[in-house]
Amino acid sequence: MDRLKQKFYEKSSALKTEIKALSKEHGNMVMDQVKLSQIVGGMRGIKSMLWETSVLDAEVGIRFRGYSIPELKELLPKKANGGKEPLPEGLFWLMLVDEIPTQEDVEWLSDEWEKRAEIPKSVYTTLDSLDANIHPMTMFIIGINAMQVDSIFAKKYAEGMSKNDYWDATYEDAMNLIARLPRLAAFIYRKIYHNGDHIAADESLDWAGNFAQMLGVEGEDFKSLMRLYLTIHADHEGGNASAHTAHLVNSTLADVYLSFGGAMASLAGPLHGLANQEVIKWIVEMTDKLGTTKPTNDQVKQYINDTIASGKVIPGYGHAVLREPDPRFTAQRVFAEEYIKDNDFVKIVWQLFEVVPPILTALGKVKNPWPNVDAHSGAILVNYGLDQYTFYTVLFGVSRALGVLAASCWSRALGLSLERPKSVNSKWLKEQVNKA
Ligand code: HAX
Repeated sequence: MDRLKQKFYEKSSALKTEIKALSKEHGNMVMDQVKLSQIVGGMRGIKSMLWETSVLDAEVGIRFRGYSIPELKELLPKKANGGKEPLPEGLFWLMLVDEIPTQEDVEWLSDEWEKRAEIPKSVYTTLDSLDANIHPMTMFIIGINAMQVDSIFAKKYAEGMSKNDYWDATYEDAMNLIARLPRLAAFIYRKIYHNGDHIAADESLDWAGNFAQMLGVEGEDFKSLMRLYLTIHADHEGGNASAHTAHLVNSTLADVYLSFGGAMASLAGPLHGLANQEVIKWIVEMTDKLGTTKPTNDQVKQYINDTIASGKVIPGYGHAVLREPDPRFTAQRVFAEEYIKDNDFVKIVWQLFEVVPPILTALGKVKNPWPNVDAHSGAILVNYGLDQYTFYTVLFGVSRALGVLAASCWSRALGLSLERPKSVNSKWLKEQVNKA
């Protein structure tokens, strides 16, 4: 058994025993109550899912195994020759086994993923046969699902695997899928935007550095950006739409190729991960309309008001849980301040941070007027020449795999049940109100 799997096995077996005992002794304890507004309002905030890898606090933001993003920037191992940003390998290790890994651990994991990264030829053939106008996220989902042919879980299940071994097969599938995603995403990028002029992997690089290399964006700074980007987008507890979709699908014992494909379908919606492409599209439309990349505050205010008046949301602002600026926005801002503070689009992102919140607050209904993770990423990517914004959600998806697949390992190791909440109809709601 490999070193990470061994650790995961020990930790998850111990927690499985504890949770069984908790459930047996305190199974009837009431943990939450549900309001009518939550039933009709997208189940906001209802506590109903176990998710070990991270917890989202409305004010503090995301904490991965208890650590904030600034803490992880200090604590997680970096590229050995002077890297400044944390390696996503380290975050996956932390999420999976609740320990900060050593330098040697993350280097082992980089090598392990490199060994597992090969994609079946049939996947490339499938992608090559698709309509030229297909959205990169749709292609990404098809590619993930096409790799399901290699699922160890599905194969072993068909052979009669014991439920005690679900965690093992899920771990193997999760490791293989994570290892392959940068190659799949880079293939899609080069196919759509660079006439299929593909770039070979560099096996000496780490997972994110190699991804940057295969995308074809040169320079150490972009590799650093990818390490940061793929770390901060990795997980946002279990209730967000992509994570929750993965959790639901995987709870049926569909393997992680199918459940992660489902998660990516959720991420592809504009209220969720597609917001990163919507933000930069909206900014570019503004600069085109105004004929300048240095708009005044009054011009920006007018553009925001026009957007709202036309019945649209301001992309990159608001959040279902957060009530403060998103620390993932701040982490990108810190990066931009260090590397590219004179870029006009970056300056517009900072200008929006001043101008948007008072306007949203004045509407009187927006619960969080602050920027979320998607408000910043596009402006930085454009600076490095990655301006094909329809690809942005694929980048987000590569990162999100780390959290949701670590969580899938936990779900199968803990033996969590098939997810099956109760729905009600409006007649029942009205009856409850009348009775009260
Ligand atoms: N611009 C304009 N109006 C907004 C708004 C925004 N950015 N955010 C919320 N509102 C509106 C809602 O549309 C809603 O209006 P109605 O009552 O007329 O329907 C009202 O304010 C209350 O909404 P809320 O309770 O504050 O927000 P929700 O929890 O319902 O929705 C969303 C959260 C993220 C979907 C929402 O803020 C939004 O649409 N934001 C813009 C899209 C976006 O940036 N999405 C990415 C979110 C982060 C993420 O998942 N990244 O992947």
